[in-house]
Amino acid sequence: MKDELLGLRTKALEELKSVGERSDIETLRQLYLGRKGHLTLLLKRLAELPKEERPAMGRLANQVKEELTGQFQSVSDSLTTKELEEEPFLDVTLPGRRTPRGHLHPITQITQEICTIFSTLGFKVVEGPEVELDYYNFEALNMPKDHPARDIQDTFYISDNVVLRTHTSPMQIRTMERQLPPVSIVAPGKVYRPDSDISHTPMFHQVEGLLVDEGVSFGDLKGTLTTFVHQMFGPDTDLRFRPSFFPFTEPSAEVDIRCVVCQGKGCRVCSHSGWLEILGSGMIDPEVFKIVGYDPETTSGFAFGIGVERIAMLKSGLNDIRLFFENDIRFLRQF
Ligand code: 2U9
Repeated sequence: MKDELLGLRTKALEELKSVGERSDIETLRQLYLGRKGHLTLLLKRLAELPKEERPAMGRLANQVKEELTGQFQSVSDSLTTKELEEEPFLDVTLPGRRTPRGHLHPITQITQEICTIFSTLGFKVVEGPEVELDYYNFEALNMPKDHPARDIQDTFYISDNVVLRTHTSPMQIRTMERQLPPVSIVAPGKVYRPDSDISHTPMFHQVEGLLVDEGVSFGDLKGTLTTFVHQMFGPDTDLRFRPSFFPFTEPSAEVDIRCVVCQGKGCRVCSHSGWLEILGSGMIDPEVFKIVGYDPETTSGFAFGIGVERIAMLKSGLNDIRLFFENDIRFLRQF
């Protein structure tokens, strides 16, 4: 048995030398030291020896078992070291990659800037649905179904009575329906019109405003919008109120600022007029007051509408509105 034991030891150590893979070590370990391995089976046969031979043979068998176990472990360890050395070098002390930090979309930035200016003047910000009833988008704004003014605003119809809002004015109607004067609100948000060219996209953004109380005058409109223009474009900005027409305001006026490109000398941007239109406004038509149940004899007010993309383009010198919605990161990064 002694020879058998020593022969087994020599063979196992010999075979262990030529091992290259971790899986080979495991197979070899099972072959010699596993439950049905050579050495295990040999140990079981110790009981067959004469009693006086058993202690010496038992000691030898344990020595061989310990030696083989140790050798298997050491070959396995050196394989681990080799594997680690072959792995690509990972320096865990290096700082991590920075996560790029985004920012608000330029249109959101300008929308917030406009709302902040009016908030400091006491206007409350209200928001509402983009899918609107025809009633709130048109009828309540003095534009019944056959009214010619509806042609001015091409419309996406969802059904006969439901539209994608063409302006945020429905929020002014909804607010007046809910509360009595005084009312001073601004309504920012997306609006939709089926237009598409260098200065129109089928979806764009507006901030509309409304102030209603007793004794509100055209002078209040002029003062409020002059303050807005000076805060938005700088205190020295020249502006003018030019007569206009809207079905929901009477009288109506558009506001122009002196061309920011040519300072009024005349250029392509201002169509050689020296002026740039930036918003529309007017005194609320008494018909609108009647529709929401306000008394037009005692109540007056003004409203205005601002196209956010137009303001953003003028402030940044862009000539193509579509750039705002292409989401080209190189473009957006500039804001
Ligand atoms: C109510 C009464 C009156 C809102 C107004 C304008 C004039 C206007 C345009 C600006 C650029 C639309 O985005 S744009 O193309 N808007 O010119 N908007 S007065 O008047 C209202 C609104 C609600 C109840």
